[in-house]
Amino acid sequence: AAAASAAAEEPVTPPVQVDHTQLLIDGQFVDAASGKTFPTFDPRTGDAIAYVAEGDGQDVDRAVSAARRAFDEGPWPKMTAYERSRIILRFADLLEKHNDEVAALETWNNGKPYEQAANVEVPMVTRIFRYYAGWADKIHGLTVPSDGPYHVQTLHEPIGVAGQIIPWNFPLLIYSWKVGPALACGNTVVLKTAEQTPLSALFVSRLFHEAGLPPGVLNIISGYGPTAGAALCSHMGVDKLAFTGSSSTGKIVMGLAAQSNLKPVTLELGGKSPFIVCKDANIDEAVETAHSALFFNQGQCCCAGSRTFVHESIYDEFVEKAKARALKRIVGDPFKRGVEQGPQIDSTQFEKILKYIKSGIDSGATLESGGQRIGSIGYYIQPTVFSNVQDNMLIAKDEIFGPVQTILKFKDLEEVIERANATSFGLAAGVFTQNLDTANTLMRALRVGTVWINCYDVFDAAIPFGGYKMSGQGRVRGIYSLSNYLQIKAAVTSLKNPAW
Ligand code: TXE
Repeated sequence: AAAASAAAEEPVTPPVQVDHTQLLIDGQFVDAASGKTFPTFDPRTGDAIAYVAEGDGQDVDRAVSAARRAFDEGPWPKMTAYERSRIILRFADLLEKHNDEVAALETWNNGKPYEQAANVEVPMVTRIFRYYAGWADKIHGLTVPSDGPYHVQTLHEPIGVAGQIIPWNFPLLIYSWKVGPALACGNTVVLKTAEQTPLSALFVSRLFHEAGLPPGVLNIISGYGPTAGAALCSHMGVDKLAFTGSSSTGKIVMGLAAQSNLKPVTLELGGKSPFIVCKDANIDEAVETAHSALFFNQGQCCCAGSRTFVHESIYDEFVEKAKARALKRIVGDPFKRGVEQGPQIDSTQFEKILKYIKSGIDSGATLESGGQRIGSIGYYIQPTVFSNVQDNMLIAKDEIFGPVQTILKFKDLEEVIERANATSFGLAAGVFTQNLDTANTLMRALRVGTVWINCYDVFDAAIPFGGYKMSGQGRVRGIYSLSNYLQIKAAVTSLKNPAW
């Protein structure tokens, strides 16, 4: 009831203004070539916050030309790595200075709790850019042995123009995972934001230019997927694509890349990640971590722990406690202090989640808590917990991308390994156990890109993140992300005096 009234109250006025609604091409804010705009919404009310320039193929052309020039003629890839690093560091300082404004824009446009944006996400974005600034001058090749009289070395060169497409659930964090490595390696970028959340990327990209980024190095296109996004994927002037979003759109992106110039693609896609609570787990810690693994960010996380497998010996106790925790979750205006959960991003996602809840009930799972929308304005949904979930139910198979926890029961390790892996996804997994052998067995047996043991959602800049199977290809963050943005050139020089 507390949650319901919180959501129904007058929305808090966001402590920020919208300064930038145009496209950012060649260092300038410009209107779309078509002159069109589209509304961007406040998920707390469904009202428009602002009208944003709607980029399409023509704008993508302009942006790619600018990025091409900035790559082919420089100065970006021709600057010293140290100069590039210093610009990225200056940007990180500006971001830190504007932390709260940026966080407010993120909350206003996305609905995530302001405290989460201001205290965790935006600082994490700053950290990511500092991490990549540190890499810029540490990228170098090898000297390679040869069978003949040759001096052989590898040059690690930037690929060129990177096209990047990002989703709405972590607009700035995913921006940092994409832009950071691309720029550190000396590439130039055309990035398309998600149509739901164009605002924060425009604001911070202006800061990047204030920090000394040359024009054309980073271009931001707001617009829709099938127009602006598809144009970027098909563009012959783009040398590499990086995409985060749904697996179905990932297939389209890869298809367009193949049909145009075979540009390499990295993908970070959806998931249905198992969270396995073994019989020897610390139950209270497991309940709390499983709760945040699923409900964090309104359940809109690619790596959400969305299949909670609990050992039969502790199942009933776990379900009771998980339900009690969900009932305590504070839902409301994300600008208010102490709020843990804001609204879902938009009406499409909101309706999709409610449909899955209905499907859970219809298929015979036990609704332990929640199940309803909150209030009649905006996209708030009660924290929902299902027990007695079976593997073949839709709620156990599909990515719901909302605040819906599904709790399944298992008997032994072999069985849970098989069931956890019986999905076309493979992004992440959580394991709760105090037994080292169990932890090691699960760590190796799970076919996923990240295993968190007695923790979840640890997202340090240096930890690589990405998927097995249909959860994606390649890794973001960490040392492995650099190879997505580098070409390896082998340079072979004849030795006139092989004795030396
Ligand atoms: O994703 P899309 P949507 C999952 C989640 C969610 C579902 C749908 O299950 O419910 O996807 O969300 C751009 N060519 N994830 O529709 O379509 C689009 O404009 C080129 C998981 O928002 O994948 C946006 O910028 N680009 C995910 C981006 O793709 C296209 C995060 C993501 O949109 C395009 C988001 C096209 N034809 C959703 N069509 C995660 N991995 O975290 C769309 N886009």
